[in-house]
Amino acid sequence: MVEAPQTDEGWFSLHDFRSIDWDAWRDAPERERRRAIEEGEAFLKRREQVADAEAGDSGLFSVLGHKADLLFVHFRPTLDDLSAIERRFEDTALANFTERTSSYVSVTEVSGYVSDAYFEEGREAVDAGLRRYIEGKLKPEIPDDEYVCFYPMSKRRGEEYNWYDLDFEDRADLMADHGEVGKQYAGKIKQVIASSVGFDSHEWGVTLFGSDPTDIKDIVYEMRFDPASSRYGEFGDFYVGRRFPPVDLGAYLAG
Ligand code: 76R
Repeated sequence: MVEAPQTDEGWFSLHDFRSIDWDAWRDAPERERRRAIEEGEAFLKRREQVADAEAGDSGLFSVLGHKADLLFVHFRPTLDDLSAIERRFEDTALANFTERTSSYVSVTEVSGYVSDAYFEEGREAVDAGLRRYIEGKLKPEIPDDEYVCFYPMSKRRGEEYNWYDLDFEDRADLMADHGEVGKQYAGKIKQVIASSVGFDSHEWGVTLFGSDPTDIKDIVYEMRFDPASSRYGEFGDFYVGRRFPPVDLGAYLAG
């Protein structure tokens, strides 16, 4: 029997894309706009302080281009936590001025490619550094880096190149080479890889954070030449945004 690589799952993640109804916003009375800003800010602050769950993290980003205006990224221990967040947002006066243009649901994942020992012999079998690395992947913090990039991707299941037909060793080699490319961006790019198998349109959601947008472009470009992506990567839409603190929501909406 074919065995899927072992995986460990961590926090669930919701990427919530919203566009602002600018006409409605401009036409709304000052009082209503103030309330929307206050309630939006309070909602976001509570989320960023993770006052709504045992653990997790949230961040707000302004998105460039026509695909959305705002992106809320939430990591929480359970899907129920994320579901509650969606409903809490709809309770705010800000929600009346937004429309959801897209969303993405996934769960952070570490797989057997990272460490065989971790899965075969348990977490005590690996050194503290690797344990910390794995923990960090499963319970990601949103860094203060200014820029975010999000895109969904899958591994190809084509006639010529089918990821899921490869032997584990071949996949592990490809992922190790992929990891080598990634390591060259240590300190510049932080990434969250979350599986969306069974949850959303692609197989993973990729969230990259960096303080220089050129590094984001460079890593995605360089990985295109690496066989793990050039042969096996299939991509959805790309989104790019800038992080901003909840207190700046009023300034953002004032334009
Ligand atoms: O052991 C190792 O060194 C490899 C660790 C590693 C794994 C297993 C790793 C490292 N990744 C892994 C898995 Mn990754 N990653 C992506 C993208 O745009 C593209 O072409 C690809 C999108 C980026 C930018 C990226 C970055 N990675 C995965 C998987 C799951 C595969 C599976 O389970 O079948 C996907 C879909 C994926 C995609 N990866 C790294 C990076 C970076 C920067 C690193 C090295 C730094 C680090 O480990 O934190």
